[in-house]
Amino acid sequence: MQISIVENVLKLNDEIAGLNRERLRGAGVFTFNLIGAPGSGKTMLLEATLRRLKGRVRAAVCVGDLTTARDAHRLAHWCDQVVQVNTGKGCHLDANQVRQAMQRIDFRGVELFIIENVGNLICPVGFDLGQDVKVGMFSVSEGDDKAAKHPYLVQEAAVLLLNKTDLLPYVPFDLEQFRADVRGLKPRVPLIEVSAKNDDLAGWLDWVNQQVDATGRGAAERR
Ligand SMILES: Nc1nc2c(ncn2[C@@H]2O[C@H](COP(=O)(O)OP(=O)(O)O)[C@@H](O)[C@H]2O)c(=O)[nH]1
Ligand SMILES: [Mg+2]
Ligand SMILES: [Zn+2]
Repeated sequence: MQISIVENVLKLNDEIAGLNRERLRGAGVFTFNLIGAPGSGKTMLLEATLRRLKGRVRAAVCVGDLTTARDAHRLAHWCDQVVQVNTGKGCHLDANQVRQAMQRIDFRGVELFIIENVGNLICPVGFDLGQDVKVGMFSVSEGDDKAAKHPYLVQEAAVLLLNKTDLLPYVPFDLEQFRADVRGLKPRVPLIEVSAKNDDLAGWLDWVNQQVDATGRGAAERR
């Protein structure tokens, strides 16, 4: 009985996610769902990313958090459309929450929709939000075993980020082991090593720009 209830919840979620995806794709918007542990640097990465894209790529953001609007305030410095979703005790965003956030966004001219999920490496992976891709984030300060311990995120992500590389000289983190664990789980996934703090984002910004351009071209061809 319990199993069928859970299945129904996920089925409804997937239906709403499908509607979100249809709307976003129809508008030619590239959407990623950023998933990582609390404190891995999701908001700092997005602050740096939005700062670098400002004036070049028009973005909107939906940010999930249990209670505060602190992340939304940080991101609002760099983006004029930021919607905060407070999930209360909920440990992930669901498609309906994103749908409601989308109703508060004017997507005209928007090319990039960023979703910062609630800090959690586990259940956000299972909830489709209507994104084009999931981006998985780990950081040097979390320990080098976290990819191996969270294989589901590694397998579901279209790209993986390793943040806080500026801390590599100071904390025990076996970079070769981490890379090997990722390769073992998903041989061809791009693994981009960044430091949001130092604005060291080269491969990541290239990846975002490529996705935005490809999505925009695809939408133009369909018209
Ligand atoms: N050293 C270092 N600290 C970082 C980096 N990115 C984020 N932080 C710090 O890590 C903490 C958590 O960052 P935050 O962006 O709030 O993480 P979130 O919970 O994943 O959104 C903050 O104190 C940030 O200043 C980084 O690249 N290097
Ligand atoms: Mg955050
Ligand atoms: Zn959850």
